[in-house]
Amino acid sequence: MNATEWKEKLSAIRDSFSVSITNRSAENPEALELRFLGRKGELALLLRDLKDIPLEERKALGALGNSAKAEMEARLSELKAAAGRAAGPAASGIDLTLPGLPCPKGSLHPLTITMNRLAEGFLKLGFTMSDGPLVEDDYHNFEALNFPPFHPARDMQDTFYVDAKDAAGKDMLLRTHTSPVQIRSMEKQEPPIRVFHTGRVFRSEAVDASHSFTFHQIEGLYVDKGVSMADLKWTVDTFMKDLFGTGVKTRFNPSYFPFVEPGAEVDMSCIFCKSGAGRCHVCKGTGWLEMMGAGLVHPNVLKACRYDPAKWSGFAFGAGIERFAMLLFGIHDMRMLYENDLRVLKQVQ
Ligand code: FA5
Repeated sequence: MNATEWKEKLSAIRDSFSVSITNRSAENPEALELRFLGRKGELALLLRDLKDIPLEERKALGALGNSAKAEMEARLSELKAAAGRAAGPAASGIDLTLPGLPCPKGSLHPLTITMNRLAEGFLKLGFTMSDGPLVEDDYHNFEALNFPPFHPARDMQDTFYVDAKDAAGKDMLLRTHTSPVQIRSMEKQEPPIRVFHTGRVFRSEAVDASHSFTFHQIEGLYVDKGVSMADLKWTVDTFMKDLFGTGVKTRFNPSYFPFVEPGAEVDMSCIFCKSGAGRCHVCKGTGWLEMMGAGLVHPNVLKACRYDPAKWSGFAFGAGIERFAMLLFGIHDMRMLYENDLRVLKQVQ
């Protein structure tokens, strides 16, 4: 093929492309692309023929061929864009009517839900939230709470020790209850004080349906002038009624905690059998559920925090959050709260 024939052939291909793309005959843009620009397309084959043409003419013809190719590519891409616009997303294989991929919704853990509910109750009663560390020193966990060293009351709360010393050279420990937050709050603030705290605590205990080595407690503290057991009883009773309904009753039994005097265990009437008659497996037929420890803040505790016991008095209470969660959600085994079994967690929203 000589140069003139090559040019004529190029012109014929351009015309043919132009007619095809204008009429859009039966061909879609992809087919046109393949026919003219594909590896074995009409233009590609013509460009390959350039090798037979003398060098001095080949350069100019090559430029002509490349500009024809660029022009065809531009028109094809316009055509593809127009076809896509006309046919909508379906043309690109996207079906917008299909349901989306499922995105499972998470929810708060039952213990978090319970802590939030308890917190709401105390915020309503005018308490503010307080905080304290999980790794405590002996002073805040025991001594300032009137547990002298070697006192047998320490046996009630065996714990885990950390490989670090506190300021007095004693081993740091994982706090056994939330009561150290009483001390930390009083150290930070002058009376009157009305605070609560929820958080994790630890004890060296065997695990069973109602005990764990790590669990959660809520602590409340109110110190002011003339605070009495009557204030404690009203506060606890109001809080319980707010959480479990106005039908519940509370009662106080004498009990011992080194940091309160007098001390009490607070029971709530059983929300399941409501009477104690029959064989309720929750209250074991007694009609009462043990809910928390409480009492008036011991003068030694006030003194440790530089509050004058002659001027100030207060009450404190502490309860296990797992117990509340189990009652609120009808969970019979505490271990279910830690196993993260979705069959359990999905029932609690
Ligand atoms: C205390 O921890 C006191 N600090 C409570 C207190 C605060 C009394 C303020 C007076 C004034 P006790 O050891 O009884 O008390 O624990 C309180 C609650 O924590 C228990 O009623 C129980 O619900 C929960 N609890 C105790 N041990 C465990 C355990 N191993 N696993 C799960 N819950 C527990």
